Amino acid sequence: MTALSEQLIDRILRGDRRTIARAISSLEAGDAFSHNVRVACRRHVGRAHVIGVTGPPGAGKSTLVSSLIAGLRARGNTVAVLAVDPSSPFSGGAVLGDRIRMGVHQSDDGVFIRSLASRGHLGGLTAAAADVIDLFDAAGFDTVIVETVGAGQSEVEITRYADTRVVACPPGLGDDVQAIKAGVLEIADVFVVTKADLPDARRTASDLKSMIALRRNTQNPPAVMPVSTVDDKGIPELVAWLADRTVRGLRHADGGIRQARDLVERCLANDNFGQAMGMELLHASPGHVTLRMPVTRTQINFNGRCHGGAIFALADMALGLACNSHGMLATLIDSQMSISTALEEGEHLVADAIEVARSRKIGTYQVRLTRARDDKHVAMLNGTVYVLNQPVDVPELPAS
Ligand SMILES: Nc1nc2c(ncn2[C@@H]2O[C@H](COP(=O)(O)OP(=O)(O)OP(=O)(O)O)[C@@H](O)[C@H]2O)c(=O)[nH]1
Ligand SMILES: [Mg+2]
Repeated sequence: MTALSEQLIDRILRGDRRTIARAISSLEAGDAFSHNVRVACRRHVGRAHVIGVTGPPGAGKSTLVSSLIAGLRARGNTVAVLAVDPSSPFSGGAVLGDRIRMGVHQSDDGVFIRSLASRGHLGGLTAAAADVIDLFDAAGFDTVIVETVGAGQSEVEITRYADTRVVACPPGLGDDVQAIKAGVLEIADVFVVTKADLPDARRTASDLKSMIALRRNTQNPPAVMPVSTVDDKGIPELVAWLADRTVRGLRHADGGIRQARDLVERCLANDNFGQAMGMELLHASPGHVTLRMPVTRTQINFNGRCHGGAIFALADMALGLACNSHGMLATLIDSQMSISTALEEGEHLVADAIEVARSRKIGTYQVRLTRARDDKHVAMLNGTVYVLNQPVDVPELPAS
């Protein structure tokens, strides 16, 4: 590591705001400095309480976060907030709205608020968000709050980096409580019924309670707490409930999302073929990997299109990383690929590999390949892997 980056890292760990802001931009862009930031932060994480706040659009998440900041500050906690907006291709619109709404806290030194918007690349956002959470943790913030709109897989995955998951449910969902994605229901530690000053709030709270009661085998059933930011009702109770939680650093647990990502990162960095093809990691969690690859001149066939072998190569790599992400060596034994769209030089191809099923010995995976520019379907690969009784063994990444 150069003397300059060591100096910058030192400033981050001391909580210097300007350097933290610069490091976040670096993590977003994935530039050369970002690698050093990630490696350095990793040694200093696990102290902060990471709270994920998710819920449908307009549920009152940002307003709730603003009240939580006030409540936590009153207890002397420092708070960093990351607002993630996967739907917005620009750092404007709703994200800017969030900045303004939480604006009263911007002049407070114990509060740091940052928005992260997708740059149009699926999956990359989750990776950047995970890195920013670690950065805030390493920089010494007591509480890190992450706000995401609970719509798709990548948002749910972001909340897997949290120690405590808050799902905001606005009143009026009524019978549509079921409409809250099943994935979101599974992850909740507490359901906050927002806008509790509105008439339907009681009904929403009781619907949620009966839904929880119906679900069996729940050892730690999620709490249901109504709050209203209009008159601050329920906010002190929620802040006290959050402050009482002692969970920390869950995202680094064995078999967890962070471990899978570290492993996948190392596998890709140590893969000569993947490196030669310019493959880049956008997302990794247990059983799920997203890669991107540029279509270069050497991959173009006699017909001026991307060679089918190059498309297969990316699919195979993504599948290979997804099936090895659990830490046990697995190898492809059978696959079938269908291609529907030709690609030209200069395009980028994205491969999203997900685990469909896995037993002790056999795993089945599906890889969806799309053109990065417009998410157009390019190809689909279905594959079966054989799991060996042997751990994945790849060297650590050096700090450069
Ligand atoms: N009546 C009432 N309205 C509220 C309350 N909290 C938030 N709202 C209103 O609900 C609307 C949405 O609030 P936000 O905090 O922006 O919701 P959000 O979930 O962050 O929205 P997105 O980030 O766009 O998904 C705003 O008009 C708020 O003023 C509340 O406690 N009571
Ligand atoms: Mg918001």
